[in-house]
Amino acid sequence: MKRFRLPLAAAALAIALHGAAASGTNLYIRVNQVGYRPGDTKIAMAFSTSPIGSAFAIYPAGQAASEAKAAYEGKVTVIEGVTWGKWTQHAELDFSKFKTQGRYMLRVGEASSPAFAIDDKVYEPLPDQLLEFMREQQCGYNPWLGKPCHTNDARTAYGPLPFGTELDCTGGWHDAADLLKYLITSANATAQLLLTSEIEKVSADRRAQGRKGVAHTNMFKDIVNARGDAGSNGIPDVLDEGRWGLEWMLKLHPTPDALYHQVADDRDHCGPRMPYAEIADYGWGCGSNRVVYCADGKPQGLGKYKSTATGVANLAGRYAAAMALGQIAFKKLDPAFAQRCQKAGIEVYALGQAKEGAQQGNSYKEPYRYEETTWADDMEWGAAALYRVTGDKHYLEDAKRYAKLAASESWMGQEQTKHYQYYPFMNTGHFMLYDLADRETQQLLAQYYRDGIDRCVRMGKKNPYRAGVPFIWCSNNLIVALVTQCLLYERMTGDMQYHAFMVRQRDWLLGRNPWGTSMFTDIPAGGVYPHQPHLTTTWLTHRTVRGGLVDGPIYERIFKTQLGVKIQQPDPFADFQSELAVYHDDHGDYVSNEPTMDGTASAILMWALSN
Ligand SMILES: [Ca+2]
Ligand SMILES: [Ca+2]
Repeated sequence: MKRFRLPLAAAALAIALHGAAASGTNLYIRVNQVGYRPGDTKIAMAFSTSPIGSAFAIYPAGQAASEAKAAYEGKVTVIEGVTWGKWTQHAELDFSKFKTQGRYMLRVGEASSPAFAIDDKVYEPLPDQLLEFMREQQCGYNPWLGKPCHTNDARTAYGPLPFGTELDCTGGWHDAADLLKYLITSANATAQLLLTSEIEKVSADRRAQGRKGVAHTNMFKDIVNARGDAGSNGIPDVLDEGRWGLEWMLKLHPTPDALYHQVADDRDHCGPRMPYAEIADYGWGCGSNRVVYCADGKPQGLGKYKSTATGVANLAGRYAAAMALGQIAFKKLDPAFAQRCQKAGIEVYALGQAKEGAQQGNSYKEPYRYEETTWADDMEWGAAALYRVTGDKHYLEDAKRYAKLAASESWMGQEQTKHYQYYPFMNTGHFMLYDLADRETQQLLAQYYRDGIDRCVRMGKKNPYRAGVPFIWCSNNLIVALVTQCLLYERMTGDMQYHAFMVRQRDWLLGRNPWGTSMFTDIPAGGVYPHQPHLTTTWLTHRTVRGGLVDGPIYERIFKTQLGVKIQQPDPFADFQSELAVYHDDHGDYVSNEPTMDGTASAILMWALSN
């Protein structure tokens, strides 16, 4: 919602980078710019306004076509019946059979693709690179800036305490470009980071078993300490970041019967400033305390707009899941902390049972808020995770009951939903329950995942890229959820029927899309990626940050009706927009180019699963 003018040089840079047609042709090739593992399905996309030739070739990167011998030659597969904007011709370039590691480019006639790698370890650095963005979002202490911020969070609204009571809610993460903090997103981010670490441990054990006598190494680096400053502390950084979330969440649960869920509201939207130089006024003075809302399960709002909350179980279930995963992650490293996590998880889960229903995000002066309505998914996740740490059978029975309530209810297959209505965007509870459940329940859980994916497969047939999501706000987060659901399904069942579809979604995020851009800031180095994200800290400091997942492409009609959104510079992607979706690498576009904390955390899990 913040609007600034961009230097025109930046626009020129973006135009120079957008690639990739050879002069005199109007044929473009889109690839996953980071690259492919040798055994992957590997399918690039070519498009044009006139018929595409019948053959393509792969050459070593950096060699002129006239000098190089093709490393692989293949036939193009024309895609019939779907178009994208003015682009009437599309073809897939399938080089799955080519498995030689190296760095390459694709050519069709005179057109070439950006360079990409084929390498077994191509996704290994990504989780750590995305953690750089998570650290940039830290509140209370921000290691990217090397400074504290918001050290006087917060004063209470709603709940048992008198309005305006001081409560220590320092820590956590800024949600996106704005500086609010939400339990609704942070509990999901925390739980996914901790699940990433668990999954990595299992994968590392598996790798070690395959190489007798070789000690297993964690995929995650240890290059920062507990608060995110440079220097190792003996703990993988993904766990440091997960604990950063847990520590904040523990503060939001100060007594057994209380759960707070949101610090600040859209009074935050009051102009560009650094996090340590707050100017927003929540009624206690400019830059003074911010408000913290207590989750009471009722509609809330201190200004013009009210939420339509019905309970607290969405927040409570995710909270319990994160705390149980915290117990698992830290029981050896810090037993006392692990015990605190377990106790908080059990207490908050009980709050969810007492108030089934969903608490939404709160807005004050604008109509936009997180409008989650689902809660059985979260209670299933919490119950399954608590069963893991306590062995208490009633959690297992709860998880099975909530699993059937949640079933496959999802955004998957819908053209339109309310903002964050079906959140988290995939039901991790089904995966957490799977290996604990009886065979009959397992079959149900697998079917729920298949039902969602099948609906996305059908939706994907409407565009040449087979992108299986609706282009509502945060479509990239939906893509991440879809890829993750496919990968978890494969781990659960061994059924690979969705693998090629999953790869098409994954590659969409790294450049196999109409705009030919990665959707992660600064990834890959030297590639086409968001250079002008809607992010105040990078804007004001003229620095870049690596790893932030931007919201992503959005229906043109939504872009045109969103309040206050306006691109600031000539659109380097103008040729590649369509009615179905537009994307702008433009600081003024907060609907398609704003990196989000929770989307990035979810992508960390996705990349870890991809390794
Ligand atoms: Ca560390
Ligand atoms: Ca939910």
